[in-house]
Amino acid sequence: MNALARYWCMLGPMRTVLVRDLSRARSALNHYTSGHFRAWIRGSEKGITMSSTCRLQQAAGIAVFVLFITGCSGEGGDTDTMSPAAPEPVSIRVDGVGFSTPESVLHDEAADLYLVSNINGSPTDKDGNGFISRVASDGSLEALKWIDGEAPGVTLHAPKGMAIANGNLYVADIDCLRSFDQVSGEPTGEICVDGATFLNDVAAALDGSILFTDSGLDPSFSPSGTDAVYRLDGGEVLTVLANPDLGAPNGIVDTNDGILVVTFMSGEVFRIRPSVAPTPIVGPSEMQLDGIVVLPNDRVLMSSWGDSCVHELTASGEAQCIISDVAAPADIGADAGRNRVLIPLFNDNAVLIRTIP
Ligand SMILES: [Ca+2]
Ligand SMILES: [Ca+2]
Repeated sequence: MNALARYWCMLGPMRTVLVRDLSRARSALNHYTSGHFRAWIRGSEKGITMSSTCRLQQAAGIAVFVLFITGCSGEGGDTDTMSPAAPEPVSIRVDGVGFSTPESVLHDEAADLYLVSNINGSPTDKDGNGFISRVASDGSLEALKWIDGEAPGVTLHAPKGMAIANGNLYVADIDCLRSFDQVSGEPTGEICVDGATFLNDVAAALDGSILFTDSGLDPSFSPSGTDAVYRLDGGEVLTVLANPDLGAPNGIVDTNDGILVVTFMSGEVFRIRPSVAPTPIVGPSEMQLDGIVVLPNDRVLMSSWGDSCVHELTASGEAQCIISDVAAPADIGADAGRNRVLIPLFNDNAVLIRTIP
């Protein structure tokens, strides 16, 4: 490092100011030199004589000065280049609007609205009063009962996980998967699973089919033994996995590398690939996992009742709490375009909209 460079480093915080001023000086010099050379050329055209040595000395001097300033500002970085401002982080709590045991939030990207499923009562009661709300991205309520289990012709008891596919909103409802028109909310069908006790999450699979889980819990939250992962394909329900030892499968999501499932009772994460036994990724643990989402950048988030956190599942299989102090965070959703996680606060009748750290 030469003496000039050492001196430059020692300037420390003053460099930013100096570089900015040097950049202005360079602009002014560029302006000056172009004008100077134009005048010089004009002078030559007019027959004004100047020795060639003098002209070379002038040109060399200007070149050295320009190079010095260019090098200086180069070392200091593009301090004049402003990076675009990052969006302001948001933390919006939608509270006191009439939610009743919200279990799941889903971003309807086409409508750009957040859908909230409300159990309204016990998770296993066929009481006919469940409903789906619509919330705008600023947290304002568009409709509390956009789909209402008490409306004529609508059946909805204890809605939990949701997914949108093929123009339909699919909703898990105790032992049936119900579908509604994505735009109008009108019922479009239902398919029930014999013996199912606690259908929980629903996910749109990459192949166009619908995946859903049965947590295998009875009204007292004791194991019923019906733990399973199902696939609805072409109007037919196929069993992907069924085993009473699955630990209450809850959140489910499809990825390019298999299906990811999180479990509530055993606090596990496992992957399902075709024709392969489920691969454990996390747990067993005390995390009591509920929802799982995969973002377009492949980040995986999951919600834990056990430690009241939204976790990021790292590529190495570690669960890292990235949002803490969220009690009973149920089936989270994501608004990927706004880099937000949507957290239903099951016990607080509220929804939290948070920028993902
Ligand atoms: Ca209900
Ligand atoms: Ca759930």
